[in-house]
Amino acid sequence: MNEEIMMENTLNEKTMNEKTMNEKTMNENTANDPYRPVFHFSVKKGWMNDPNGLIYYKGRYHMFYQHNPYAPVWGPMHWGHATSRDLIHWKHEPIALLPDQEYEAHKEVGGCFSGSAIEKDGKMYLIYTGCVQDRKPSQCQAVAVSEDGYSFGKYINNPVIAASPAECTEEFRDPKIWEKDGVYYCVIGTQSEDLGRVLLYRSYDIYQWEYVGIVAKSNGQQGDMWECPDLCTFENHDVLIYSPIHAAEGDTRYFSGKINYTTGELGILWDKILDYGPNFYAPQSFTDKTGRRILFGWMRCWEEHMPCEPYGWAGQLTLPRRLWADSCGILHQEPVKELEALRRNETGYELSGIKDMQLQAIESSCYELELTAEGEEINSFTLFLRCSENRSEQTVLHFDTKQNLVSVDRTNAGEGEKGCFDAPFLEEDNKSYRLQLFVDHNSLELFTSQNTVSMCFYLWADPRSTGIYYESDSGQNCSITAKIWELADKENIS
Ligand code: DQQ
Repeated sequence: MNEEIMMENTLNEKTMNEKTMNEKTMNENTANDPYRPVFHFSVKKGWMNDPNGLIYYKGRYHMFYQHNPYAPVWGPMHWGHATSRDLIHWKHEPIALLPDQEYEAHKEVGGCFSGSAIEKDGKMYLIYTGCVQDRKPSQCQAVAVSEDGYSFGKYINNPVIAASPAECTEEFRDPKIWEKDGVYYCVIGTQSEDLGRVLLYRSYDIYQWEYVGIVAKSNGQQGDMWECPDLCTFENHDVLIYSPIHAAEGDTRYFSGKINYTTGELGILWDKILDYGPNFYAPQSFTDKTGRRILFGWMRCWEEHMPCEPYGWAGQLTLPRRLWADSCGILHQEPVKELEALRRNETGYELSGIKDMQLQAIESSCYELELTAEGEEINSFTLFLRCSENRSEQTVLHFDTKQNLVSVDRTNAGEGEKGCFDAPFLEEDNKSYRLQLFVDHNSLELFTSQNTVSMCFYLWADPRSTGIYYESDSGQNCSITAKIWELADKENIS
């Protein structure tokens, strides 16, 4: 280990005892947990939020995440850790970063906040935000290094960026690092005069950073603080994804254009919403072993009471989505192909000319549903998901080709937050539409419009509410078909 790296993280005895205690109580509950997702990554116990440090390193995918190991609510932030060989099956690993330094150790509001990972000379470097609410400045950037991807030592001269530029507030966090032509860059979220902004920094060794300039800033409608910026570089476009606080529209948005590495400025072509659902936040992307850009979001859960809390946990990630920019610079995202390996028991439905029908095939609440429609008279159709026997509980998904709107209504979806959400959509091709849904024990993810529109939801339905119904006012001159696959349990890898 490099001399400049202070020490490996070790859990002290007190922490260990608290952990063991929590584990016992929580495991007892887990057996009857109706909400634990099957094919989404979820925290084993305690709380999780943002995905951090996504990287393919020494033959495995490593995913870190914001984690409070002590309770299923946000608290002192650690970096939880999991590894995978296929992005779908994850093995829980010991905690990677503990908030044990003066610039990050805080009982309530602080810890090792979000950040990212990169490989350099065979080592894995993490760059993250140290946060201590009553320290001045409260947020700074720090580095930790590992030679195996499992145990980390913190840089002895941390913080590597001690404070935000004078014109910004102390809200200064979530460095996302990348390398270009032998130079390291990172974007960091901040604010100035109540407007969110993202800054660009440059380094030659990951320890010493110089400020380059402002990548983008809010026009007043795009939020007062920008969290978790992510600069995705594609062949012809650079895309800045960010999670704004208090934006007029969209909890996660993106700008697409071309970055100027000398001034930092992103020449913006497009300003768009990344996901139209209420439970998508703080996504992070990385390049996988085959060169694909993969993105995971946090399924945001700030609800007063999360129905899974009594089972000792709260927090999960979205499905891994492959991300690409088309020739105009518009982002597309599709669930990764690896998910197809989970498909079991395919059932097909011919729905052309059908006004209403119960799709009976599966008793399970873990499935993928693909609906394709083609023709002049599609008009609209509705899918009722997670329905109880008497239909008093159901989630209503309405697809209206006259208004080009897809909506999801959770008014009667079960426990948890309610509300109706909609998104505009495009045809796939001339008068043809495709809708792809992933329903897990406690969630729904939807993709449509050549994968330019996605929506992500928690659904806290009764485990017995598994009915699926279809209704439509489409005419004769169209063809509508559906396929449903049960998605099998994931096993943990070792
Ligand atoms: N969550 C982290 C911050 C980030 C926020 C703290 C976004 O670093 O800005 O848990 O959810």
